[in-house]
Amino acid sequence: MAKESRRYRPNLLITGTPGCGKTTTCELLQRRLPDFTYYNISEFAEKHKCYEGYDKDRKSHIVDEDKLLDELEPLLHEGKSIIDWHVNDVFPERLIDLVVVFRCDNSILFDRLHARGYHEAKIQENLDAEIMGVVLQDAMESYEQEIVVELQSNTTEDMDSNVDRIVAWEKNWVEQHPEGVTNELPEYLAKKQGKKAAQEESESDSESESASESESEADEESESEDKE
Ligand code: DAT
Repeated sequence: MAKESRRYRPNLLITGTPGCGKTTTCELLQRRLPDFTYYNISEFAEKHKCYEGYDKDRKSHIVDEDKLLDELEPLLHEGKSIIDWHVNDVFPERLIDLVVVFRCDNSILFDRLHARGYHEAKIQENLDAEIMGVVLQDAMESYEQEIVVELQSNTTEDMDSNVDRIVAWEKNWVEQHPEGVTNELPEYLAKKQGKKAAQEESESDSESESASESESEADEESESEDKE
């Protein structure tokens, strides 16, 4: 029987609306966790050509998430990863141990995105996403709530204390998992994913039922129109 693959150090997913401080914080974090590998997913996708097109409006490539995961997943089996991306719901739950969502006040975020040279629509899109907490919501829906941590990143003091907290969390994780954790699908996640898939299926069934109901209503209407 093949030996089960395990990791003995955690994988950290650092996420948040663009401009919230992911990359800057990750650089500081990596100095404190020097044996960790830092994956900036935008750069990783470019290096490994994980693109499936180009969005002219956003002036950015569209990442092929399947290809991205094919490339990244074996690397995550080692643990010791810092993953930096504003999208968080694509990484398999069984491979992620902590999800940090950085938040930022809107006036500060505006200044940062403006300084980056983003055009007005792109700034507004990101500000709206930050106000609505889109990244946090995605994280909460995609991972167990206990591993999702929301941290403010407005000031350099915030950044320093965020790095301290993540380093302390990592140390704690190692102490609490002397046997490591599996890279394979644990039973509780298999059950959870099974339930979620069944729920999605029944939702899409009822959507298509109501769509066909309204179709038949429309048919009836057009029939009665025909009669008139
Ligand atoms: P992201 O990787 O989330 O897009 P970033 O790390 O590139 O964001 O940060 C954008 C800019 O904002 C950059 O000039 C550094 C600055 N910044 C980020 N977080 C900060 C914080 N907590 N305090 C002060 N400046 C910060």
